[in-house]
Amino acid sequence: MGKTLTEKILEEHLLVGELKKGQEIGIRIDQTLTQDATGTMAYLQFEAIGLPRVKTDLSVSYIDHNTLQTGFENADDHAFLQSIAAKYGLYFSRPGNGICHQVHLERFGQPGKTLLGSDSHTPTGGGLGMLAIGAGGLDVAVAMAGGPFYLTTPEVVGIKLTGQLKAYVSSKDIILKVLEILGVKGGVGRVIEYYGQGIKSLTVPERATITNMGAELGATTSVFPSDEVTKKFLVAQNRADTYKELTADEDCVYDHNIEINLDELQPLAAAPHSPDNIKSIASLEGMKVNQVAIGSCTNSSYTDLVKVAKILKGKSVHPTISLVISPGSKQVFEMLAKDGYLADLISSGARILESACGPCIGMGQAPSSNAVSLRTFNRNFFGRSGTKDASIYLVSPETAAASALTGVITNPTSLSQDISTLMPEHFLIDDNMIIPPLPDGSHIEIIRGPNIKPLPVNSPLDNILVGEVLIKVEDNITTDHIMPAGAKILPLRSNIPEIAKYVFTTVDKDFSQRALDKNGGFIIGGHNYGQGSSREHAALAPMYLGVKAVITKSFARIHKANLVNFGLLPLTFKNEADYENIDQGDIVELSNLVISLRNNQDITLINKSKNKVYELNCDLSARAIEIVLAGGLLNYTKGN
Ligand code: MIC
Ligand code: SF4
Repeated sequence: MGKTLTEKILEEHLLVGELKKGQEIGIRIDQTLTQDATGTMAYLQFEAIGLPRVKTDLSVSYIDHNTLQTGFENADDHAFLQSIAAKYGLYFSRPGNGICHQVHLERFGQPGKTLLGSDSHTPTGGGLGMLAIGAGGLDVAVAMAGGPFYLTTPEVVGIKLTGQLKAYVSSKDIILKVLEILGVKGGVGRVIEYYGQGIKSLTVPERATITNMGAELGATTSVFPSDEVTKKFLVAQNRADTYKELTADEDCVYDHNIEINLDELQPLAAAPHSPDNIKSIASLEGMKVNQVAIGSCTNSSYTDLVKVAKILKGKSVHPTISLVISPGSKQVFEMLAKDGYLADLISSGARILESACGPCIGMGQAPSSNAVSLRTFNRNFFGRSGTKDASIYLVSPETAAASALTGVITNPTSLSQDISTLMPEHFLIDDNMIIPPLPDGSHIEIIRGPNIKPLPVNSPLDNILVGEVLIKVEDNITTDHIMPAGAKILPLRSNIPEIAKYVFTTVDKDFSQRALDKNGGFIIGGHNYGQGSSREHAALAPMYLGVKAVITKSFARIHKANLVNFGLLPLTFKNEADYENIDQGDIVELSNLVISLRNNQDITLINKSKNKVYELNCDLSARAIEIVLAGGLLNYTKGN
């Protein structure tokens, strides 16, 4: 039987275990990336590991999230990260050079390689045929130290694309369709592999839009083959030497099969407040819009923005709309300027932002009260935009631009101008904002501003845990709920005591103080708890507040790994109905944990307030159990 592309890359990188679905394996990581919002922690952890230099083929530290610099904090983080890169042998992508995933695709990604990034949208690299996975900062720190990255051998979903996209229908609509089919937890434990005649007409940036937003499926990653299209892109980026053909065997068998006919696809949107709440643009047409935001790592490539410019050319943004555009990288920005498209955007009334994440992570451009905001981004979680009562719709650049002109949701297929845009034969190459590693960085002093606080560490897990249920939340709680971001909170990422004050503030503003007053306790959650970002602060800050265990119906992959890495016990209800019988304020107890966890025995939660007992599962590998018992990965590593 032939092999899938995923199997081929995994096999080539396998260090520990066997490729058997559901079993834990450890793989070699060729490349890593970090961004500033998760990077400070990742590098504090790398420092704690104590190596003089990174051991990967290539590691890049990007600055793209915290670029508002409303106080000293962001700039201090940047200085810290730059000195770390110089000392430990990393490339440093300076603020202004662009969004990590866009820049990595352009300048560093390589077919067949593994990439681990401390950002959930690292799978963007799958557009180039890489196995690119998002993880917590600590896992990335371990990978930089040359350690294996552990994951569960995934199932592989094969998505066959047939036909060809019609004008004004975009690759964003393909991934929105996949989200409609699979939902936000449909990808958990799976890699999504694309194949079929339909992929031939999709450029690398279009493929990357799809793999990028595969993060919203909860998938381990998504991947396209590396073919003539990939070659063309790499040649245009002056990186032909990194090309390697890579496809699945024709007779491979996928665990699940999906087929999408691109001829039939129509423009779609993800309606509030979930990326899988899919509606057709046709059904939303005419809805009044207040803000349009174009950019983010999903849709800010050169061709995306040229199409937008062609739609806006010679016209004016509707008087009731604020249109903001963030080009994905300096390369994109500069090319738009050189080719005249930037003038078309500016002339239409678009507000041009710097090449960074910006409004996608709530760093400015919060919409007005009750606003409808159309965004080409990947997440529309409740409150993420900075305005709780705003309604965020995720759409393609074509839909966004068409609607910016009319002031209402507009189906771009009603437009008549020709926006067909070819990928450039040659991109503009100027890496002057990427500082390469020094041959020897041992003399470099690390710059630590006052916002960079030491890393908190956990103590080993107690055999008996008793405490209060501090909060009970529903299904699909995101890490944006647990540890919100935005202009006020994001600058505190290097300061756990400070940022911990904001845990769960979007759902319960008293959570943090309550947790401290009660000396910690338990969190109860529904399905897919911790979906969304890779931010390990969603585990670290609750740990700092004394949370010992999180009990849910199911977990999202990265968050569960982060809980383990910081010594918090992730447990699930054996009988989901028990979720109904436990409430905030109940006093609960877990006992005999060490033996039960090590021997894979049932774990019983005693609800002392209700006089009930519930059976729980701990679905962790023997290695992960030892990590939790040690109080987290750093303690575990020191003890081994
Ligand atoms: C996001 O899109 O939510 C982020 C901000 O990029 C996060 C990382 C972070 O919280 O720093 C992610 O996707 O992992
Ligand atoms: Fe940045 Fe948004 Fe992409 Fe996250 S999803 S990396 S915040 S652009």
